[in-house]
Amino acid sequence: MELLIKNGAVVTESSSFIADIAVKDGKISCIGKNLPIEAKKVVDVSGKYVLPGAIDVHTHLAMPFGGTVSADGYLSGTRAAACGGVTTVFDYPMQRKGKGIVETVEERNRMCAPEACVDYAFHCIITDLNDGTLLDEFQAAVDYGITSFKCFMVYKKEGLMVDDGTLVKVMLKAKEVGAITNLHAENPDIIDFYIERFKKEGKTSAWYHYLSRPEFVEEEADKRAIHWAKAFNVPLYIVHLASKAGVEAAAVAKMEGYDIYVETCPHYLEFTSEVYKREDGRNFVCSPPIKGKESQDALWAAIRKGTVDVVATDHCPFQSYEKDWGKDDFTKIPNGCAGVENLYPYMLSKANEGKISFNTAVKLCATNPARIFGCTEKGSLTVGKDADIVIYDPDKEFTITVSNMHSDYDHTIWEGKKLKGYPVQTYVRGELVYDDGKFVGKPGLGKFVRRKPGSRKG
Ligand code: DUC
Ligand code: ZN
Ligand code: ZN
Repeated sequence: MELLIKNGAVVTESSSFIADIAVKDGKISCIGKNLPIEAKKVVDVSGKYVLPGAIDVHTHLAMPFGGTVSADGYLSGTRAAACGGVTTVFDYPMQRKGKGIVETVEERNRMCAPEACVDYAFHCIITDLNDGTLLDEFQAAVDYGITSFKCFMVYKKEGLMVDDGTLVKVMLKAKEVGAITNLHAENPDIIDFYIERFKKEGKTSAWYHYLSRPEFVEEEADKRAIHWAKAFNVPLYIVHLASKAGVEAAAVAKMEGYDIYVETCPHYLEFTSEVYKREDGRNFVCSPPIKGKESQDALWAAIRKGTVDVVATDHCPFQSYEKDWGKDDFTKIPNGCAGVENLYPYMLSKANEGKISFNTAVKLCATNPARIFGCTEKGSLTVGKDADIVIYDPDKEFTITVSNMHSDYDHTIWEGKKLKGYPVQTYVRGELVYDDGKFVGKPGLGKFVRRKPGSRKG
């Protein structure tokens, strides 16, 4: 046996128990109390939790966006992931007019493979159907392991938005090939209406980023997305949902039995729109913007009720000098914030405080992402699955600061955040990649996760 992790409190989505975990050929080979097994490496983790590695299904690494490229590439982004207990990241390659899906993803796969410090998968953003011919490529994309496609209902001027007709074609084709459609839901025309008005009035601070995307701008698009998913009976995954009315509409549709999933992000759970009034408000500019307290409370309530299926990060950091482009004009601030290294520590600290259970944190950050997106080898501590394992010390005090993160960005919205409890080790398929504050893995260790189409339930 390669590895034996002894005496930990093993946490699954539905139970917690003291056990040993044995690892062979990168897989969990045995789980049980006092396993009579010899291993090359034995780690005693008494007093600590043993968790499945998190799967961050929403990152934008080396993404051309907002007039620049996001600050974390595949190496630094996946290194940071490893140090935050994330053992698989999903990135979002962007298909552009005239380009195919497989070609787009292959290009990114070639960039990522030599740099990946954890396992990785891709959704593909669809921006143009190439006069309809792109739809013929969906099956080939699924055969390549891409079983989720994303559309933007916003970013019209940037040429990324699809109209409702295109959206429905994507949704129907995705269903036909056993895939799912992910949606960024906001209403672009109303945003532009507000931007024009605020610019005329000389209102240019980061606070107007929030006011130009009032809560109903997301609400309308969330409801429209749900409406089309119901009308065409197609699967839908709403990314970074942040609005109270949106999550309530999703709860109703889910109760009615529709195949609809909700993702939210740690920044919507931790901060409120008040951050945009701060001197450094531009650093928090992302879309959809962070909402008011009522929406934040509704998201936590929806987590407790099970309406929120996934917490992922939308990791898309930019450097301070890039955020500063929008010092006097909020429309020039590149949208996006850091998060991949903070996801699991943050959600687990909320479990440690008693706001949610550890089982819920595992379900939201590992088991549900694996289930919804077809990572059949991942997401839970079960015999036969990949040994993607995090050891968590519930007593370790940790304060987030940019210098103890492992990304390439120069600031973080999480600066100064104190956490009770922190991951102390991360294993990817049985290989130690993070050990007590230090990255100990190597670029290229991460493998492409070829996903399979099929059922998301169960
Ligand atoms: N929103 C962001 O804030 N950044 C990246 C893309 C997005 O939709
Ligand atoms: Zn988005
Ligand atoms: Zn995103």
